[in-house]
Amino acid sequence: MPAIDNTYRTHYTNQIESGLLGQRATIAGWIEDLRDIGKVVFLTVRDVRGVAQAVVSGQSIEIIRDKQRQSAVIISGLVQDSKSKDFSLEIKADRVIILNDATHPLPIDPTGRVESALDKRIDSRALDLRSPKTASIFLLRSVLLENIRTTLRSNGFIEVNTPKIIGSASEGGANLFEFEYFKKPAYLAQSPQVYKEQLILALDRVFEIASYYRAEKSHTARHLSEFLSVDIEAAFTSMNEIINIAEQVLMNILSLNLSTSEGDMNGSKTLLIPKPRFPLKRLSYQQCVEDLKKQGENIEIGDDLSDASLRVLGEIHKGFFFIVDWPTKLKPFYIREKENDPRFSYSFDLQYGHLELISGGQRQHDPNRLKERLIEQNLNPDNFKHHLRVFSWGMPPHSGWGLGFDRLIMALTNLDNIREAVLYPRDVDRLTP
Ligand code: AMO
Repeated sequence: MPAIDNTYRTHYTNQIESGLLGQRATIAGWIEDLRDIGKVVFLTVRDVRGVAQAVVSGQSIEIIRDKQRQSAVIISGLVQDSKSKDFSLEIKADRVIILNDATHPLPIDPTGRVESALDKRIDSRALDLRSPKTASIFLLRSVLLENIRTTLRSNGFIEVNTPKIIGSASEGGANLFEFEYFKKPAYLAQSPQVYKEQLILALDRVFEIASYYRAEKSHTARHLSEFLSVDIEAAFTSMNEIINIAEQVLMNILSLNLSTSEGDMNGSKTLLIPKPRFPLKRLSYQQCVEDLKKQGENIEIGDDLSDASLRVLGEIHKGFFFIVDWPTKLKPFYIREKENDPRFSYSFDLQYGHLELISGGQRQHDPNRLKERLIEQNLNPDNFKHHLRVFSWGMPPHSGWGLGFDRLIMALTNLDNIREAVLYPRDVDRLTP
């Protein structure tokens, strides 16, 4: 292999622009296509930002001629006008270095010309990401996470990191992963719920962006065993105030001009859906039940909204909408019931059609009532003793929510399966790669 100087690349492929005409450029990436017409080889090279053409002639032809597509290359030369219909400029290569061959047959075709099933793509995710369409989902994730952090920071929230190895169930429920921790039983956190509530006692407003774990046995297109959640909790706030913050997070995301940011990577068009009208609809749970009854659904006040019911509601109320004031018994122990009608609670979900994106509400801050609620939900208050004691140190009223980030990406990019939106998804059947 020829010696490589310090510079692997001087430009990304999308930087090969008319200003560089007649100048030298070095690009680095993977061979996408190779057309050998005898004395000249036309080569397209893809990197994370796009694709560029190179023309190889003379001695370098022998280096490139029999190389396989997707091999890693460095191409240097002068930038010149191109006669090709796809490129206005090209690099007249005088230096070609093959850094590493791609061994064929490859498990999938990252150009997408030969389509592969999602499972096969995930099996070869690192290669799948060479497809601009796939890569753009993950660039979008990065851009949105940064934007969410900015929105929350500008609203006075402090980013925190709470443990993912915990000694007792944080929310109750059965879908916990248990494992042995120095001869004691331990669990993977299903949410930061108890920690975020405790932290507002001093930090006032906190948020956390982290992965959580649920032993989801169902095979749905929207559940994973490991998912990324954006959680917030704020002291001295009511449910409506934190709903407003959720709207602000969404509004800022939907206002992003991705076509001028890296979000428009590789020429793929803006992935976001049309901007909804704000404020979003806030439908009461009871109104939803009425709507469903009118559609002939067999449902009564107090029943949970099944996936089928949510699909019907999603047809009536397209796009984003909130469902507020759920029956107390359908919500976790930490949700506060209404003073004037304790059958209902200060709770809400944000829906995108049938897909639940956010769940949250105002919390029960009275320690005695909180203990009663644990018992009502068949949870053992002893398992929550470290949590309950915090409530006797001057716990203020507080509210918060958890946003399923992978589901948000699904909604914004019109994906049918959450696994498309996650690099290395974990579910009942998948623990690798
Ligand atoms: P909840 O359990 O509703 O609420 O979770 C919050 C949001 O996280 C997403 N989500 C999931 N995404 C993918 N796979 C899963 N298995 C999965 N489970 C949940 C959903 C959901 O709306 N502690 C509360 C939040 C709060 O009240 O602050 C909680 O965890 O988008």
